[in-house]
Formats: sequence, C-alpha cells, structure tokens
Amino acid sequence: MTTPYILYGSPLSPFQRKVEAVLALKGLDYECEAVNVMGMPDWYMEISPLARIPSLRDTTIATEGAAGTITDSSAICGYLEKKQPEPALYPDDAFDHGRALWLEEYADTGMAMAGGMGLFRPIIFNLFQKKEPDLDTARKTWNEKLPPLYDYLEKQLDGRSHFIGDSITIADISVACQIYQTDMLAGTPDASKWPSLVAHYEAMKSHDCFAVNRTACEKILAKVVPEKFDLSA
Ligand SMILES: N[C@@H](CCC(=O)N[C@@H](CS)C(=O)NCC(=O)O)C(=O)O
Repeated sequence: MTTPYILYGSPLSPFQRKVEAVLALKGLDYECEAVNVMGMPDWYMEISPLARIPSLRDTTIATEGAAGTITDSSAICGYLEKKQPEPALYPDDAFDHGRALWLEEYADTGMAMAGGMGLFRPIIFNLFQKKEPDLDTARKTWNEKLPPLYDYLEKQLDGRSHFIGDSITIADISVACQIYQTDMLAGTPDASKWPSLVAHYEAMKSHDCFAVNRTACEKILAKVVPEKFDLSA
C-alpha cells in the first residue's frame, strides 16, 4: 500500500526532523526519499527553487513534478495542521499562536544558523568529504554563540514543561529539533546552566514522535561519528 505523503530530504536535517515529528504526532504515514544537499538534482530544484530541504509531496494532489509539493518546513507543518487538525500543534489563542510561531522562527533561524552552520556543518560536511572536522569553528559556536540562545529559552520556559500551555506545540518541536542537531555531535547543553531547557529537551528527545528520525540519524552517524566531540575546552 502506498502512503499519501513523500518527504524529500535527509533525516539529518533539523527541518526534516520537525516535519517528521509533526507527521508522527498527527498519525500520518509517510515515505522518505533522499535528496543530497551537497548536490541537488534538477528535478528537485523544480520543487524547491531556493535549493532547500525538506519538501513534502501530497500524492493525492500530484505524483510528479512541482505540483502537489510544498517546500519549507514551516509551510509544510502549517499545511499538515490544516489537513489533520488533531492533535492541534498550534495554540488556539491568538497571542499564544503568535508566540509559538515566533519560537519556531527563533529555532529555525537563530538556532539553525548557530548550531547548524556553526557546528554541525563544519564537522559533518568535512567528515563526509573525508576532511578533518573544523573543531575551532564548532568550539566557538558551542562556547560563545549557543549560550545566549539557550539563556533566552531558559527564561521563556521558566521551569515549565512546555513553552506554551501544557501540551506539545510547534515551538517545543522546533527548539528540540535544533538542540538535537548539536547533541548528535557534541552532547546536550549543560544542565547546570540551563536546567529547564535541558529537562524540556530530554523529554522531547525521548518522545515517540522523534523515534523514527533518531533511529535514522543514529544509523547514518554510527560510522562517521563513533564518539561525540568534547567542544567545551
Ligand atoms: N526555512 C527552511 C530551511 C531549510 C534549510 O535550510 N535546509 C537546509 C538543510 S538542513 C538546506 O537545504 N540547505 C541546503 C544548502 O545549504 O545548500 C525550512 O524551514 O525548511
């Protein structure tokens, strides 16, 4: 039996992770089709003119070409919320809704620029190309760029289990996806500095909605990164 959704990208992308978590929480089946970010094929560029993963295909709309596809994780998650409203992952209250979108953006832009571009890429892209990992850049990110981002999130959580209300929203998912990106290579942030954030992250990381993506990431990284890097020194 075929599933209605095809997700183009890579499980190592924090943005694909976000979409996978939303699909899982909403109980929607999907298949993954790999797209290499280091050399995107022409057929994919037609779907994603900004050359980004992930993109989602709804095969009930079209099975080939750009028709039936949506690119950008935030657009995809918004689409899925409309397609399958339960469980709701965006707050009903207007102000809370706005805050959830802001925290999603904070994660997707601020955290992704720091952790993705400044830590994950300098290590992983180099390793995939059989070069030495750029640990100087990764250390600078870990010790200087990520802490202020975590300080803000710690204040936002203020000891609570979720960023907004008592259930998972797109804010919780987006932040956890970005922390996982650096956790894969360097471990979790320091719980003595950011206790609420680390407790939130640990709870999110072990949630079933991340299970499929985590297994896929662990499989890919097992050989390339047998041990995490100590970036604290
Ligand atoms: N705003 C986009 C960002 C997607 C994004 O930046 N994806 C990265 C991979 S994690 C990418 O495709 N990069 C391609 C490149 O830098 O060439 C989203 O939310 O989906």
